[in-house]
Amino acid sequence: MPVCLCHSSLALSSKWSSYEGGWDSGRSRYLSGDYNGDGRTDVAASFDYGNGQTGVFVWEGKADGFSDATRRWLSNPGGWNANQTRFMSGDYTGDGRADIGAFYDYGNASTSLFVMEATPGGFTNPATRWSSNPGGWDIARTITF
Ligand SMILES: [Ca+2]
Ligand SMILES: [Ca+2]
Repeated sequence: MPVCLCHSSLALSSKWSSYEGGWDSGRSRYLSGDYNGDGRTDVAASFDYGNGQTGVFVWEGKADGFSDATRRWLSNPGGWNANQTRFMSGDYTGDGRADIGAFYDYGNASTSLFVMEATPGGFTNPATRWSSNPGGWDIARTITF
């Protein structure tokens, strides 16, 4: 039985809500960044569809909350396993739009760093920007900030 240890002065104020059954947070991981370059921080989420298929959604920050989530990227089935990925945000291209970086764990301490560039139409497919030699970088031993 859930117990709320809430105080009325700490009541949460929602800036976005899904409809019931509309969003599974257990399949998601979240990032922040200004993905549309308007100066206001947005929220992105990876979504694990299963079968190695991953999507990236963005809620654009607005003065009074967030836009509805829109999918900005989708891998093919088997194309990207979210559970082997550590995502991060930053403007890696220097154009004023935050991009998404992704360390991808191939196992055996073999890791690649990808960048998905933010564009007005969504994120580009991940492009490899760095790769370790086999045994060179064990992402499982790194600590998430
Ligand atoms: Ca923004
Ligand atoms: Ca950028």
